Amino acid sequence: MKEFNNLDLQLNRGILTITINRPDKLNALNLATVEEIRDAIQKVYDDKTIVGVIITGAGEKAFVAGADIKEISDLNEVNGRKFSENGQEVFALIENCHKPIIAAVNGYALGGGCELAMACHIRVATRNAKFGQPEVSLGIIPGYGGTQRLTQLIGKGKALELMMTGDSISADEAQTLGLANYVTDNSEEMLAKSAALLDKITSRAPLAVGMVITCVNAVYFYDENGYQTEANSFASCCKSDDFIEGTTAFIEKRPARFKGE
Ligand code: CO8
Repeated sequence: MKEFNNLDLQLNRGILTITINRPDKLNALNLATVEEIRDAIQKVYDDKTIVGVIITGAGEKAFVAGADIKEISDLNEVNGRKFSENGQEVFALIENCHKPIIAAVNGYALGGGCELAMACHIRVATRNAKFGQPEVSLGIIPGYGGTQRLTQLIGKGKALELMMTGDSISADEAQTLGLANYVTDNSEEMLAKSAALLDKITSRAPLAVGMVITCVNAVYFYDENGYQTEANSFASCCKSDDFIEGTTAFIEKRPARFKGE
């Protein structure tokens, strides 16, 4: 199997577990990691021996705490749009995969981490998990499909509230809202529940399961424009002073002072 620097891949009885492995940065997604996710998911499409996938994060604290803020802090309007479109493409590869993909959310799923979890077909969380889209605190918006998928999963009112406040919610609340399918007491139970779900799904007819995914995703195809609007809006945020202030404040570990320009 190909060597990955930021992912750990384990194949067991046809189930590929992809662990995002940057625990000292709470598994934040830098571009290299996003590209490795692309390669790993492409392998899922190509390799007949893989029947299902679990995506999780290394360590006890985080699934993924978002895009790597240090890396994105010097994005401008042009490469900001490219960054957003590139991530949207990788996450669409996950969403449209004909094999079941479960996000095993073992801690913070914030920003791009929540977006990654939402691109998966099912989410199984530990009770200490936290879901949220805190981008407005950094002067940006969700840029990896979050404005679209959060609205699809939990409805407009709650999605607007979460994305406008930047608040994060507990795993129990995420389950009540339909964002988490299951909440478990610890990582072991989370992985066992994810594996049990995959065992059941992969015992069904694979072509039919793949078509369920295609047809359910087709409900939202009319909305493809939303992703372009998101990428354009993300790019506009990248040229604002507030984006520089928001990301600098995070790096300097201080509250941000926004001016609305
Ligand atoms: N990016 C980079 N580094 C991070 C990130 C991140 N998203 N999150 C945590 N880290 C780093 C910290 O800087 C720290 O590193 P160091 O030890 O070198 O200082 C280390 O991980 C541990 O983090 P903390 O010390 O902050 O841990 P705490 O337990 O005190 O806090 C939190 C945990 C609450 C999760 C806190 O780390 C936090 O608020 N993180 C940022 C969360 C966030 O804002 N995420 C959204 C990022 S933006 C985004 O995802 C946009 C997606 C769309 C992008 C589209 C194109 C680019």
